[in-house]
Amino acid sequence: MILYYHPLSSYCWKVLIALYENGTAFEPRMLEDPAVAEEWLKLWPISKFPVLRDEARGCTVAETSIIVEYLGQHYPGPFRPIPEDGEAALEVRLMDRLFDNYVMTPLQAMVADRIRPEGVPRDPYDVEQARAMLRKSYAMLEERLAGRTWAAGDSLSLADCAAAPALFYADKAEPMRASFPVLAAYLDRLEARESFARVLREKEPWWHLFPYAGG
Ligand SMILES: N[C@@H](CCC(=O)N[C@@H](CS)C(=O)NCC(=O)O)C(=O)O
Repeated sequence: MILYYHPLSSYCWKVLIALYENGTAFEPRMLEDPAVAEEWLKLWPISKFPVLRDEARGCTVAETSIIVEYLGQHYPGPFRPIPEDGEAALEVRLMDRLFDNYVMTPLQAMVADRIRPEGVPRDPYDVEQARAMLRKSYAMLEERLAGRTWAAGDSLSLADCAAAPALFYADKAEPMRASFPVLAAYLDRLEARESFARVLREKEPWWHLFPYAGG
């Protein structure tokens, strides 16, 4: 399997965590290489990453929640992204959506505002809306995660793959640790997990490029 990715991309982290949890073999192809980027665009003209190409099964898989679920179906291991129980599966999928839509999306808006090309005006209103959404999400997640070890209960799942990059990055743009102790303790648990710790080590050479790296 080939993963088209970049080591600083939050959505790529989501998939890398699932791959590392199960020790799944794959070939990382970095999008910094123009030839790799060309291959990726042919596979997925919508031009979002990561994208997984499974040569053995002859298919291209996009959208991180689908990629993680695909890995669980076709390359299973001890880490099971979606529980068998239907109710538990719904909670996992809901938490996955909450982290993507209401943490990652406002965070991406804040980052996009800081890396606009020369001459494109910044939008403080947009950034303030994004910050407000992040604060709303933190407050809701603080309540929802109380008493849980992982995002959707006692077992690591797809929801934690989404949560780790979302909370890690969001905390840099709109710090939450001081006001949200449940979220802070949860992020500590995620960072201590080897799969995510590895992702965090691998980002180091690129970290200075993150526009909130210095706060
Ligand atoms: N819903 C997509 C989001 C993927 C996404 O936004 N990836 C970012 C990188 S973290 C990206 O492709 N950015 C490039 C762009 O938006 O042009 C998924 O879950 O795969």
